Amino acid sequence: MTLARTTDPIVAIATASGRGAVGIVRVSGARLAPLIEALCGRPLKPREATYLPFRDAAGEPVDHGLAIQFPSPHSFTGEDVFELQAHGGTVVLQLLLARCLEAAAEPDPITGRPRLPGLRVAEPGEFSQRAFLNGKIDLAQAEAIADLIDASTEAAARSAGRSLSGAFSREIHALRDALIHLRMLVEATLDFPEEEIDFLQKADATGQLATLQSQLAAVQQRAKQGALLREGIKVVIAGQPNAGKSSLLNALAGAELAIVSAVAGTTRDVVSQTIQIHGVPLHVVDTAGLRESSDEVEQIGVARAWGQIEGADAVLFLHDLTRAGLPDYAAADAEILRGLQQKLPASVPVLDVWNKQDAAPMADASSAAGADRADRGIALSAKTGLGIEALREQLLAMAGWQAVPEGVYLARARHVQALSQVEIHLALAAGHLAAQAQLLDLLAEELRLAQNALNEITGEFGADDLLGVIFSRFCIGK
Ligand SMILES: Nc1nc2c(ncn2[C@@H]2O[C@H](COP(=O)(O)OP(=O)(O)OP(=O)(O)O)[C@@H](O)[C@H]2O)c(=O)[nH]1
Ligand SMILES: [Mg+2]
Repeated sequence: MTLARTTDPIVAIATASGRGAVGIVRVSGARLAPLIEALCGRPLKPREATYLPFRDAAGEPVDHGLAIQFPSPHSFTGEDVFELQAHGGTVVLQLLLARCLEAAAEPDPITGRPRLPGLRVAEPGEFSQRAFLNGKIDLAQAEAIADLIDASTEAAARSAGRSLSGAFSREIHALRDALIHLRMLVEATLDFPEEEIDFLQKADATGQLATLQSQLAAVQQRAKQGALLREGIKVVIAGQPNAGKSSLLNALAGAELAIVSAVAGTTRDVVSQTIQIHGVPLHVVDTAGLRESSDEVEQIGVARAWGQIEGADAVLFLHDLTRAGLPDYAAADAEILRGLQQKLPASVPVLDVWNKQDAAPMADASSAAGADRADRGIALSAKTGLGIEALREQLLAMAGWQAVPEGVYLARARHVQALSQVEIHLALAAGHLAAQAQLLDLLAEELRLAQNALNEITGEFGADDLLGVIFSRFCIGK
């Protein structure tokens, strides 16, 4: 979808498909009066719900319901909006949609011209896109609409609501205003070079920049948490055959998803399940046990396991406590560890998980080796559930989740990336400012780039294709 500023009138069924008590057909455009007249048989008062029959071409009722008109600019899209709240059946709503299109093309009895020329079915997200283009909401808010609709947990819905109401945008604007103030100062200094150092010092440019950086850090932290709520992280369970990986997935999910058996090499395919811990979605992946195998199918399973590991945000390296003391077992684990270190960047945490604690020899727990293991990770039993709760808490910490007292906004990875860009440019700016006189041009440029990155979040500056991508992911009628 392109972001050309089209003003064609658009229509869509705004409610979900399927049966429901009420369904809504929504029209947005300009000069809707002739269409309203055709469907309702009378003009409507602004923002007042009127119960009446919706008429077909012969004047017979298609359905009875509420009609509401929201004149521009006081509507969701900023254009004239006309809404029909009908009975929520698929056929009824399709009939009403078709009737709107038909009535729009019919000649108006007075002018003889089509009642609403060019009325067409809306693209996904087109109503929100118009709201954005008409300045009713900014880009971060438009994204929050889609996120609110898609939210799968209460925490995600709450934080999307917070973003939609503009809490996130307000913080971005506050940062931007502080940045603009500093930029004006620097740009003015560029024009009067002889006074430069004095001027910037008097205005405490360094202090202003430092304040800006600490404000940014606070917003970044909350946005990161929000992105985590929206997107979650991928946790891969890896380890030797029979360590209990599938049992652990089942224990975390609370359901028998993956086949568990005493046969080493049971799991071949990747099995994954999204679980929620305090509202944070974790995509947990069970994989085939890692070992050399002559079985062709098992080899494919092992290759897939490594593929999953490479894409992990965190790895649970599972060990079997009942065999941990055996030399062969320890050697095989060391081999896997080398593989993990090779394939994973240092930023991906690997947690050692010692399974089958219920069946582990008592001596082991108190031995030196046992104490060493306790330092490196967590002991549990996938079978009895002992220690699973502690693992869940540990997983949240690994995901980087921290409850933020003021609440988070449901940010997207795109926002977090933009904020990191701002951080980088501000750090470079601080360097140039510390080096003073000669680098003022560079300082000004970094501040400009920082502002561009901020503006990308709210959409005040951004490539058209980026906007197209964002809106095309919306559902129709939004
Ligand atoms: N005692 C005890 N046995 C367990 C525990 N967890 C798993 N087992 C047993 O260990 C065996 C292997 O379990 P799985 O979950 O299939 O192990 P896996 O790591 O998925 O094995 P592969 O898919 O072959 O790689 C089964 O017999 C399980 O019942 C545990 O906490 N305690
Ligand atoms: Mg398995």
